[in-house]
Amino acid sequence: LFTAIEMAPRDPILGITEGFNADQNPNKTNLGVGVYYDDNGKLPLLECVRKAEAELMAKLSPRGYLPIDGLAAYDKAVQELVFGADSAVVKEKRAVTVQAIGGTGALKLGADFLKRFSNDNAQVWISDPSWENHRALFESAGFTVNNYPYYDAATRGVNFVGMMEALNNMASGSIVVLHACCHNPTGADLNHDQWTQVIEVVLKRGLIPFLDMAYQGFADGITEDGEVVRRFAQAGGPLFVSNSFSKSFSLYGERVGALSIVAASTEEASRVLSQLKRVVRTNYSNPPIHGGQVVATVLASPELRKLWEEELAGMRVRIREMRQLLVKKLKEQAPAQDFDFVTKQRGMFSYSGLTKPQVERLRDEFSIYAVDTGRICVAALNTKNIDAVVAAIAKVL
Ligand code: PLP
Ligand code: TYF
Repeated sequence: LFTAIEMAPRDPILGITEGFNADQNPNKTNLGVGVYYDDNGKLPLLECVRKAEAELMAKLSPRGYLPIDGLAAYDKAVQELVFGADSAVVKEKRAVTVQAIGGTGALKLGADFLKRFSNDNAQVWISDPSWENHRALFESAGFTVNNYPYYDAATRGVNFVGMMEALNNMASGSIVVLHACCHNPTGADLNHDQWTQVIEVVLKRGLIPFLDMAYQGFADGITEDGEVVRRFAQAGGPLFVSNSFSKSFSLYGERVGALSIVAASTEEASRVLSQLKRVVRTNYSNPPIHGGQVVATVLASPELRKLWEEELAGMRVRIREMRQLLVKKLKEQAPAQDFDFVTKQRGMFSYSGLTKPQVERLRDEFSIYAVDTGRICVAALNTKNIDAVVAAIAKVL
């Protein structure tokens, strides 16, 4: 059985962390994986999480199975966060939300559901480039996955003309994966007017939008970053939304996310939910309790929710400061090159423009780890490591 099995390729991003962990240099820096670290280079445990966990510990409860679709209080809180408590799709019970094993699990549930119920020949479209797991997840669900033009290296922005042309030529029923905010890996987002045009063409051509929101709160704020989801929901038509609390609650290892689907009526929504539960059941039966309880506790308590918003704002502001500091210091040390674009990118990442050979030199000569494509995680920079990173970048440029 196993003799003919070939080695699978390493995950291009998680594989970097394996290399980083094996590096003996005490001054090593990991700018590869998308994880937020504080100014001391530590993974934060948010105060709102600590308090919610203290509350949960004080009234320790037995651990029965959760319902297939997860903790009801969690699903409700997530739905209100994602669509707005007073949105028509929530009030009319046209949106269904199931707890998922992180954002990745949400994407896989959506992919399996779509494979079962979309047109036999429907294909999936992801941005060029995208989070590489998008391709792998939809392919493993049985889809053919294509790229639509997205990043324009010349302008370091979005090739919007190319993207619209692709959307205008997709077959009706095609599934389009869109990053709701903080595009991974480029940091280049669509603006309000561009989203208006995307929503229009998605409706006009009968495409199925799948919004992936893994970084809500990391661009402009929780409400601001969720606007795209609410605009799609208002526009009508089927809608898939995967969201993750890995980054926004710093709860990576608890695997908390959700999949929401918007249908045309309450009755349609209940049929959708029944089939979605079947997808959950045949994958892992029902989700784990703890992470969902923590998030539900925070979102349901006005005091903890306020604290969460403040802590999330703290992460957002610190990343922005690191962008500015990076640009300022690069201006001093590498004046020949313009890095102003870094402050315009949003979220955790910067497509820095570093080439693969430059990334390799950063790793081999300075123990600074980035993704081969030049993506760096700005959220891993801090006031202690930035000088060494800038000096190394200036040397490899
Ligand atoms: N989608 C995007 C765009 C991401 O960057 C990530 C990052 O991890 C995910 C989904 C997956 O989220 P999770 O880590 O919660 O599975
Ligand atoms: O893009 C990132 O770095 C994060 C973390 O297979 C991640 O989204 C990376 C790769 C992967 C799972 C999570």
